[in-house]
Amino acid sequence: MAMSVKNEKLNKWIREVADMCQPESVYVCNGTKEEYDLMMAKMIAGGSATPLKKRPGSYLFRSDPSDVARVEDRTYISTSSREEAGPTNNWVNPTELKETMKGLYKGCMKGRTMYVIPFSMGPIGSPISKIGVEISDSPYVVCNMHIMTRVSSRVMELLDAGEDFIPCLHSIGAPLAPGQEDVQWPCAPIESKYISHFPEENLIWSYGSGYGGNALLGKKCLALRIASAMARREGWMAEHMLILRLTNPEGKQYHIAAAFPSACGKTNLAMMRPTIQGWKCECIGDDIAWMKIGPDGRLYAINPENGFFGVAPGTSYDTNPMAMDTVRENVIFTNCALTDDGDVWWEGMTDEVPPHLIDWKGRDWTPHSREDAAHANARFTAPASQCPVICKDWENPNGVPIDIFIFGGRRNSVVPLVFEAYDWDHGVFLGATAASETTSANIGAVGNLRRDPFAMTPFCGYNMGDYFRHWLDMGDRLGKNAPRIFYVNWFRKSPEGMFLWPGFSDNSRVLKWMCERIDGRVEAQKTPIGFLPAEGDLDLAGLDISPEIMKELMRIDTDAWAAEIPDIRAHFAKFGNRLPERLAVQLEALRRRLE
Ligand code: GTP
Ligand code: SPV
Ligand code: MN
Repeated sequence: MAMSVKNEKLNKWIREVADMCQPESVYVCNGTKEEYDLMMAKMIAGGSATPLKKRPGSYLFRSDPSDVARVEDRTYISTSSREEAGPTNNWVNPTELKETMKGLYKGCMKGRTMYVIPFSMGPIGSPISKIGVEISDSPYVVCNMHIMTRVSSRVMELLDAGEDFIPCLHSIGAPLAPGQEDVQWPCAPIESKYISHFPEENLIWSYGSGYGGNALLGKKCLALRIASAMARREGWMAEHMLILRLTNPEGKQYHIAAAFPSACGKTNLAMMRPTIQGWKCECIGDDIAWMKIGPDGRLYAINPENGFFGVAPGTSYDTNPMAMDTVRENVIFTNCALTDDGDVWWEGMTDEVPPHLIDWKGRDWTPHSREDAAHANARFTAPASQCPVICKDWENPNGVPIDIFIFGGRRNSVVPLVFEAYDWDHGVFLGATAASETTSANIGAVGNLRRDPFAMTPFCGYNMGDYFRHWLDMGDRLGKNAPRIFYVNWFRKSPEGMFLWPGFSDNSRVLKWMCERIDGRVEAQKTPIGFLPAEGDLDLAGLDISPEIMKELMRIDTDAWAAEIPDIRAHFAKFGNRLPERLAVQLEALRRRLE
């Protein structure tokens, strides 16, 4: 099969990998529906996929309980020097890491099929798109890649014509001895998992996990870690950002890109239905933005993905109806609960909790059970084209011109609902110092506050100090065309632990204020941390929220902000002389304003 591949580099790579991993057979994917159905049929027969009677073309998978999220501790940026990877990334030198991983890869596909998956990030053939080829021994990965990327024989034709590609090697790390019965979700133990990136040679090696960002290598590995390093070299940007189009009642369009850490609201904001009269929101992307400066000097964004790998818990017709409609059919669900009538369920999906479920571990579950029925990082994989508010320009190879950048995160205190940066440098400072409580999108503690600059801590493929500088350089190049920068926090809580802001659709009120700011329609209040909405400027029409709560949402506790200064200083100190002086200047200016 591999012999029919005409691209020399690809042919050689397939042979090398097959020699090393020793699969039973090699299969080159073509991305067709038949291929998908065949693969699913095998997984149903093998017991790993459960077809859902209530959702046409949809399947439920349950992962191994140890393999439920990304593994940041086992993720490596392997550059020739440690300095190049920087203080926020795990580093092992490439020679050593490759030796270790070759040891693991040796014979790791025994008894399995090795799939060769040619895919495009971005519309096939577009000048901004990148071609990758994932080699994987997981049919679950093949089916997910069909949805999340563009897998097609047209990609193979481009490769045959000599186009270059990014090799993405993946194994679940669970060879089968002759006659050995397979388990439902084969994977390797945590200590032999490796998610490795070699940005200097555009190469990805992943071993031991079958889950999400660890295994679907087009997403975080290629489109963020490798792409961010390419983007710096080539003068563009690869960001952990949703992209949306907002249209005001007069028909004026605004394009917004927002960076929030994992499980902090990107998918929800990207397909939100505004509660404010006459405003419309359309989704272009929910997780990743690739942005280049266009001929007119503005910044244009595309979504390199083809689907959504979205957080299930908390998704409901109340909170995110567009996502609920997106997942009605042709969806892969992972680690959700199963209802008795053959549907999926998760915490927050309905007010009424089903009396009986099979939980994500495959056990009987009732409302009295102590654990959640769905895992907190349970996910749906759904085609972007199925989203009822997908923008007609979502596949436009030229992208959409970005007017507004938003940074944010989960902060139960201190940070107000919204504020605006004074200028680009201040905005980059806000991005560089963004902090958020950790979530279950990563294996590890949940709810710990950490600095997560630009929501890119787990995804930046090079030294984060250089990344800050790249942002400053992009601003210099964009000049007056640079998007305006805002910061939001939907997650401020009352002393009783309740969210103060209704969030979701009502976030449109905050976006409206941003649009009015960039149009120069409203004055703002200058504060030590940035511009805040002046009293009455946030459109709260029809919203039942007390003036006291609004005041608390907007409150700036100067002491609490002053207490952040030493922490930001320590955060910046990690970058040594890679920290741009302009950010040190911003920190000193903030300190003085808070005095
Ligand atoms: P990744 O896919 O991991 O990158 O996550 P994401 O940034 O796309 O987050 P997502 O939109 O899936 O939201 C994660 C969780 O936060 C879900 O449980 C949502 O219900 C919840 N959430 C999203 N937006 C809001 C909001 O405005 N307010 C509140 N209270 N919760 C929200
Ligand atoms: C994230 O964690 O930011 C995700 C999910 O989007 S995963 O694809 O697993 O990285
Ligand atoms: Mn994400």
